[in-house]
Amino acid sequence: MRREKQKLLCLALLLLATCCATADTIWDYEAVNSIGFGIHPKVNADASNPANKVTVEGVVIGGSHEILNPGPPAAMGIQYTLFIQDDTSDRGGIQVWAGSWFYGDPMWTDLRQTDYIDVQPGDRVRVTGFLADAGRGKVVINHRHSNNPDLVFHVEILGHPGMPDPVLIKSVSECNYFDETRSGGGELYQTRWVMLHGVSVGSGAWTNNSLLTVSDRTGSVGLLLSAMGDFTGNPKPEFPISVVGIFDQEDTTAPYTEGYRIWVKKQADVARALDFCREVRTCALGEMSSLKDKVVSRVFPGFFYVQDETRTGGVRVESSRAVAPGNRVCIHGSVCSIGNEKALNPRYLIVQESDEAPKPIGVTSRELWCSSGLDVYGLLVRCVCTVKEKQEGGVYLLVDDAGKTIKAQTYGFELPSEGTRVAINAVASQSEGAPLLLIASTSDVEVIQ
Ligand SMILES: [Ca+2]
Repeated sequence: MRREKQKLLCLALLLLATCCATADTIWDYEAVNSIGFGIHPKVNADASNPANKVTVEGVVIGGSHEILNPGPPAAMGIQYTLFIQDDTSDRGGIQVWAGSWFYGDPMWTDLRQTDYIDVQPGDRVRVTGFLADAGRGKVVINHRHSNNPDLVFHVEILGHPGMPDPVLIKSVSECNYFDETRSGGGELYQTRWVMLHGVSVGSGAWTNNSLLTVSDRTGSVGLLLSAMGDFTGNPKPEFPISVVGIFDQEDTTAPYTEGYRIWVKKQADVARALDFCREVRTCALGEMSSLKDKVVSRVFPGFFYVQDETRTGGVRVESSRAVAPGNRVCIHGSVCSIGNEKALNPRYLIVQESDEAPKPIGVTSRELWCSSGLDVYGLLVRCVCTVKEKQEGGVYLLVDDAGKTIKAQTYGFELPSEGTRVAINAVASQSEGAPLLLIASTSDVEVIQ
């Protein structure tokens, strides 16, 4: 009996040891010293020893054709690179890189089929190879600038979870400095998918492969427009922008503590940064626009509304993402129209911490019909009405407090019977010149006795 117990104990300890012997992560491999040089033991380790290879996994935020031209054929300037974000934690990312001119055309053409394979953004990959820090501010996986087949790194696609949401960098001053501990600054964000909102573009040409700066009142940081992008021919933004891209560093002289930049892949990743929800109405259809820190008011099938914290205005967002009233969101997307209403179709959506659900603004017929000069469209309102008539498709006619007929739209539930007086929480919209109340659920309908 005692022997059995000992056996079980040994087995348990063995299992525990197996579980806890976690491999180093991308974040571990990216550790730096005080001059920003990689300090992990595998960095620049002897490449004649295969045991010095590492294996990393993550989601690709910069695909094989988005940043550099990978060919084939091989030639000067033909390079293969991926940016991979650790998708098991909120930190860490690594670039992989190979230059075709070290190999020549036949070998490069082969390698592009076997190891340096085509990869789409949003693919999940596993990469096995040697770590290097060539003194540019980053630890990468590369082939040590050699044509030795033993030094080729291998890329394998594991799946396609899709692109992650970017992380919002709240101001430039959070990302444009070096901190060896990586608790803040550029090293924290390096090779992560990020958004900066409300920054102005500095001097320089708005063309592919152009390095500019963006700044807000807290500082400036680099902005690199991808050589494989579609920037050339578009006007340089003369207004504050939201930008989504890969946080990167390139500093070729010691100490490697500068040269932070956001590497932007596509023109659509640059949007007009708006302050207020209502400004969406003044944007052209199709224009990329962005709102930061807006509050979800109500959620409907296939869309939701957000409003300014100050309840100045609100706007419809076309998305089926799981959000709840009170969530704070950042939206970077194109302006579209739903009927006569302008809405945002998100390209990027960041769902942040949740506050209490916003309180509705009490309104009367005057505000609903806009006769008081106050514009409540897009906002969560509360009003008292009488149910008049049920129509098709969840639409109801109601009589407002001034005796005027307005409409309400419900989503899979019934309003109380005709003649019932109700207080309704709803998002104020319009239909054919008349107020339309969008009611999200029965809990927003209170019968008044
Ligand atoms: Ca760095």
